[in-house]
Amino acid sequence: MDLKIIHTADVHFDTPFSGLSETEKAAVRRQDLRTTFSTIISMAQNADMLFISGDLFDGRTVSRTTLDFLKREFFKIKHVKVFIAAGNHDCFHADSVYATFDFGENVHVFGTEPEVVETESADIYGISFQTANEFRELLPRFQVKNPAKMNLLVMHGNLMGEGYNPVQLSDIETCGMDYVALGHVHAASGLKVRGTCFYAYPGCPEGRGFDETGEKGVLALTVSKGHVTAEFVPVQQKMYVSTSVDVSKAECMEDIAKQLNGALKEPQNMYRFRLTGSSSFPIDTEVLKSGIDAFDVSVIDETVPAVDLEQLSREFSLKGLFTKFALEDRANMEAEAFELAFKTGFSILEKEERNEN
Ligand SMILES: [Mn+2]
Repeated sequence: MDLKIIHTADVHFDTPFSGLSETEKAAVRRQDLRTTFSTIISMAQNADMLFISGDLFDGRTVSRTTLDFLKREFFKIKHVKVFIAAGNHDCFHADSVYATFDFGENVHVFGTEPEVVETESADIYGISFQTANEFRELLPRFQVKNPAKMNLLVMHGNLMGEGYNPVQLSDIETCGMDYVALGHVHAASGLKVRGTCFYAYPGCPEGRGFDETGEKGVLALTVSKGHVTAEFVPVQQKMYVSTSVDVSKAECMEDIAKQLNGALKEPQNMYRFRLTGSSSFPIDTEVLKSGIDAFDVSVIDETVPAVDLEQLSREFSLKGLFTKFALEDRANMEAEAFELAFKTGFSILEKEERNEN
């Protein structure tokens, strides 16, 4: 019989969202996380199990609102078994919510030693981090009891082979599990297989900053003995979108504003615009920001001054000399690195010139 499983991780409830420009927006994003989780719960309605592979909470302190919310959500799927393994952000210890709060009868939180929950269809193994810095190697501690059954493992861990619970590919290959449901890495890995063991990071279901751009989701798994298929299902409320816009052709601020609004496709998202190219007039990023109607916007000016570099390099001045040397180095540099280096140097010299005057 096939098992239907929803696999999520790194929800990070009660995350402060400090990267946003206003505190009210952070509150909206915390609510977004709840809405996203409700979406996951709706998906789990039609599944047999829900796996949560660590960092369900962002920190050790969890708000009452979040706990009550979770209890209600888990109750909605009381016919579905929920398995939670604590991660580095929400490690399991005597005072943690995992030890003190009752999440409901259908919810199992793994302890800090290898554990197995035997169900009719499969054996579900799991373990929680016991400290935020869990440097034990946890996977080699597991021994599959019944190789003929479906054996699944829920665990937070770092497949990069270093740091928190380092997970070795060679151990995945020999662990005897049919699927290892990982958490920790916030980018989705896609379904992987090593030997006969499938494994995956679903990534976080909702981005928390511009280092977590694009679609975020969960894995809808179909598991049978020795075989797993996975569908990545986006569930995010809002995406972080980072875009570069070349403003070399703009003649005034209004032109840039038009370009940015043209690049704005889904105003519910968080946008970061990087202005590139050259500009012959000063750019006020605050003015540009205020003219864009998106949930949150940041504008970063990476343009270089529109000057005739060849002509400037012949000028007898500090700026002229700087430009001359810069142009000599240009051939050996990446275009992006040259632009950044030139802009930085040039603007320092311009400031110096102003200070002297
Ligand atoms: Mn995490």
